[in-house]
Amino acid sequence: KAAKRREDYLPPDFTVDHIDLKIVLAADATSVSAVLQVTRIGSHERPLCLDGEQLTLKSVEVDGIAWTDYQLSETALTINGVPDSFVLSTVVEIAPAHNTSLEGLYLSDGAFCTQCEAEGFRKITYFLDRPDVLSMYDVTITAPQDEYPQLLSNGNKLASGHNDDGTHWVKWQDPHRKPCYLFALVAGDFDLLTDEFTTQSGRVVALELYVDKGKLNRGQHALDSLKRAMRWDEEVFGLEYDLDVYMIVAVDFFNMGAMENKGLNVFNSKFVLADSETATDDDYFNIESVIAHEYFHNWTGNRVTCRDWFQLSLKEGLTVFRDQIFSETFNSPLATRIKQVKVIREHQFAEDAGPMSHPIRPDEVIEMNNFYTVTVYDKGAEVIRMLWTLLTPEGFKRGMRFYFDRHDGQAVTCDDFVNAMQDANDIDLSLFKRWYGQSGTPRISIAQHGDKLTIGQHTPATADQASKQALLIPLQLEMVPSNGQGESVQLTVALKSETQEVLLPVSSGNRVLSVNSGFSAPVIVEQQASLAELGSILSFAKSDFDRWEASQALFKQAMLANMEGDASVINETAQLMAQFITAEQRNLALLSEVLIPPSVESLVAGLEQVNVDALLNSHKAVYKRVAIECAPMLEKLLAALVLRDEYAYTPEQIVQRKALNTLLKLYSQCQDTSDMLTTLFTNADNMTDTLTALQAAQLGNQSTFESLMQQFEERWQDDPLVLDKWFALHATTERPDILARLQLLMEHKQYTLKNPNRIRAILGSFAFYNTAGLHLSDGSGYRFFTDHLLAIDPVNPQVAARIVTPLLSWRKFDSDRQDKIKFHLTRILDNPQISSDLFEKVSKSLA
Ligand code: HT7
Ligand code: ZN
Repeated sequence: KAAKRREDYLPPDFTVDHIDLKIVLAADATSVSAVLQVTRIGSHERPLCLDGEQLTLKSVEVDGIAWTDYQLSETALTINGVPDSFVLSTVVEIAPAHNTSLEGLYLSDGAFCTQCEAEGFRKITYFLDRPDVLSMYDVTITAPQDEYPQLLSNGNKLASGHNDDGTHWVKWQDPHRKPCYLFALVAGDFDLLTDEFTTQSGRVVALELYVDKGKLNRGQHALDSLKRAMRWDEEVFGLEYDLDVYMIVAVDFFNMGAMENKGLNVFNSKFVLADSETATDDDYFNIESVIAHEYFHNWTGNRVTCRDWFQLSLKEGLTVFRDQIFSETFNSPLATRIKQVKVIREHQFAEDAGPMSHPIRPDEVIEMNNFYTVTVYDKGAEVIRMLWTLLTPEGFKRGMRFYFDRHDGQAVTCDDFVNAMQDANDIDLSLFKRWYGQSGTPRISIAQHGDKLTIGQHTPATADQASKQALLIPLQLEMVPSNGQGESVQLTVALKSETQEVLLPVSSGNRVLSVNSGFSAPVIVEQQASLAELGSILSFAKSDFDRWEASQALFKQAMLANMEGDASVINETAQLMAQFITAEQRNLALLSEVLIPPSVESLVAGLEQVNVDALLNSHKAVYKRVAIECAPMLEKLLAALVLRDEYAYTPEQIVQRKALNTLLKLYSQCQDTSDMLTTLFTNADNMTDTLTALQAAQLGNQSTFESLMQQFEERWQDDPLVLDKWFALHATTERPDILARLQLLMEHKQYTLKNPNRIRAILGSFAFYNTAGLHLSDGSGYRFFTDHLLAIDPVNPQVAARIVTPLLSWRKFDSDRQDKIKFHLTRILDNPQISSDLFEKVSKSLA
């Protein structure tokens, strides 16, 4: 597949005003008849070139006349000699049962479902498969009644009926124009949970949640989350739902989290199903956030969509930001922001420093599926957050209203979005637009001379771009009183050039600067604060987020210093942590964040050169040393935490369970906690506490871990979604025989290469979160992992290309490991059957 460039965008030669689809479902041979109302755009003589892949063409007609003047290739149907306006009718046959890629029309556990974003509609019928072609849809689905009693598509149900051969049919009509990536079809036999929502203008919307038979009691949280999201979007942005029905279907086989198809969301069941027995507090949080995300797309993505796929962040960055501020409202703002920032530090900074570096609006793409990235999504959301800061929430909301007034029903660009924000607020955002076109993580330097700061910004070259420009960066600072006496002072500086001088608003005497307070911009602050300064921020900053930041910096400094044989930093850090836990013993929310050290993987992401073995040892040593210093306080706090009321998903209980998790893991570093863990595991009335027991044992007590894991498997062996937690725990355990263990897991009766959740739970967790195992010094981890990648690629290239990521940044490891990783990456590239997904990533990494 050749690379496509953003700058080569051309409007389509034709558009499709209306499409009438008739789909007769059968696992091996589904018939798709499409009647397209086509109009030429502009005056040209070019033929109509439609995208299509893995389709068997049966017939072509133009205005009702059989047409033979066309060419057919593996990826296109080109129809010559067509008039300016005409009706094109095609019939194709497809084989959903053989579609393992999980895009287009496929079977998930016996149910038919579709995934069309980004370019999956072309696997259903010949069409202009690009987001700037917006059409009205009529869809008639026919299937055997007993096997597939529910036949769903976008919009409103118009009619239905029965045929004499045991099949039935349903006709759907979507009153909104849409690009084909938002088309969806589901056919199956589900349990249905229903509810209603009355919009602010008084329209009643039917809510329907379709889940696997017998899972109805796990759907309530998703439905409640949907209603919260619908109300919140009305209250905060004035955005109301625009159809009579909102359907969500949970399927087990899905490549990503969920998909926002108009009026018919399809979800990975992991982001729908929850009850206290089977789901953790984190699962509850994630479900609420993904449900909200897909719902918010109805305006940011569906009503106003992307002109081309280079503009993906237009909808994804904006919608992630919207789901983030929604989550911050209904959950602990501190814990929520920390989760977001961890994703940026651990994954996005690494992506930007590696071979796949790209701006949030990429310039060049081989395989679009490779660009559903943490850069486009999460850095994209940080860019929107900076606009929110610069314009203030009121100005931002004014901009949103203006954006919808101007662009409702259109396919637009990221520039159109920023222009709307600009025009609604009478502000010049031309400098800000550089965030969309420039990759890389800016470095901020601070030099202080009395009350004057000289702030510098500099973005190092990235794999995709050699030269960089200064950006508009809203940098928040907190001037923290170093001894806790007096008030903190907060200020925001809008950086616009490579260096900028700032006069502090109050005297800097006896104050410590907390820079990039609240993570106001996705940058790296180069200034190394001293341990004493970090101690002051940890103790006295007004922003709890900054206090957490200080704890992470302390841990990191101790771990790096310990690698260099400097033990003094460890001791001082341990003492600061012990003082902190004593002073803040009632502040469980903060304690439970501060006492989690940065993960080995996040440290690897932040380093240019990594000595894996030394880093792993140092990480353990610091964690243990802090545990020893804090042990008496941990003991006291834990005694109070293990006794709790019956499970409830309430803010108070969530904090308590989180604190129990953090403190117990830490305490297990220096004490034999086997009895405590076994009791907790045995008495737990919820999955959060069960996992706490397992995680603490995993880190500190091998035999307890093995015994509890065995009990867990016996209990949950028939529930793959729950068992994924068990797979992931095994896959992330540091042990010399980890590869043999992984092999056993992949022989488990619940493991299948065809289900992405299983692959992610075992191989994904191993590659991303078992640094010790992947980087075993003899290279066996690389060999094992690569062998499996090569087996997954032909089945599901999207998933293979996602989990290959940790190998791509091979340049940061020692030369022996570099050689070994390169050898295996070359093995992937030498495979003549390699997918375009893997090819793009691996070839860039080796370039
Ligand atoms: N917009 C959706 C993206 C998506 C996707 C992309 C590629 C392959 C499969 C996919 N499933 C869903 C999800 C979202 O961001 O809301
Ligand atoms: Zn999205």
